[in-house]
Amino acid sequence: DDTTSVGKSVDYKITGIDPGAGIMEATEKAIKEYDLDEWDVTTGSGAAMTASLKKAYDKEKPIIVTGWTPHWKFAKFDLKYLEDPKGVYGGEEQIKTIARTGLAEDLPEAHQVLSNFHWTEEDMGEVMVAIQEGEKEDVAAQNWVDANADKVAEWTEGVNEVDGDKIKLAYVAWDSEIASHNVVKLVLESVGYDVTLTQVEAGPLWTAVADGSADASLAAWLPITHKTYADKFDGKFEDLGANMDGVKIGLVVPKYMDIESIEDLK
Ligand code: PBE
Repeated sequence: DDTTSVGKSVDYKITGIDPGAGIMEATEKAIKEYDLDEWDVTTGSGAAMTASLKKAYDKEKPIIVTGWTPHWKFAKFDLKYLEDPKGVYGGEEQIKTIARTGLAEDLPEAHQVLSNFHWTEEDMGEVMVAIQEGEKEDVAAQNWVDANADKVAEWTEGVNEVDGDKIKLAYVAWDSEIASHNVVKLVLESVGYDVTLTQVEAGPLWTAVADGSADASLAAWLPITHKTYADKFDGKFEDLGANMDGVKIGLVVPKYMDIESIEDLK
């Protein structure tokens, strides 16, 4: 039947990303809860996933990827989320900013800027799309900052200048987080910080914030995606609040595919 052919057509593979990503854990759970015994999720990276998606899309071939919003792929391709009647991927969530304990005392101005930072899917989309179209990450971020001086002024309002204090932000090479960390780096530099961006995997990111080897990260997707990490390090980091609302994760396919629900994969 039709559904057998969907599985066969993609070799019973869901194209995943880096193994530490919360969406990988959620996808393993989805495979169990929807009884998709024949299916596997492949590991790779965000960049490899979008490369596979583009390759399939250009030939109108079937593909199922681990996807999330905000992401530039929805601007470039006609895609849809598969329905998730069991709610394995959760609903809408937030991207939160987390900091090591003690940041408020040690770097109060940075703590203030990081607490203030909040932007929209559209804002992030402008930076992500520019990078995807070939702009350098720091240049795309600088262009956005230059064009959005009003927003930057809100995040830095009343914040005193500092004199080259060092701060380290940890992030994972997900397109959404590349955009946010490059922008906030510039905002912190504008008040005088010497900012280092460290690219790590998701597990080491949470460990680094919890043990204080990183000062903060803008990459905490909660309450669902990073629940395992947040529970593991409970009490060992400070939650500085949401930097974006209404984000989500799930399984994503091109609209030309004739399936609507994760249940259709069985
Ligand atoms: N993501 C993007 C991450 C959070 C940000 C959805 C790939 C994850 O699954 O952990």
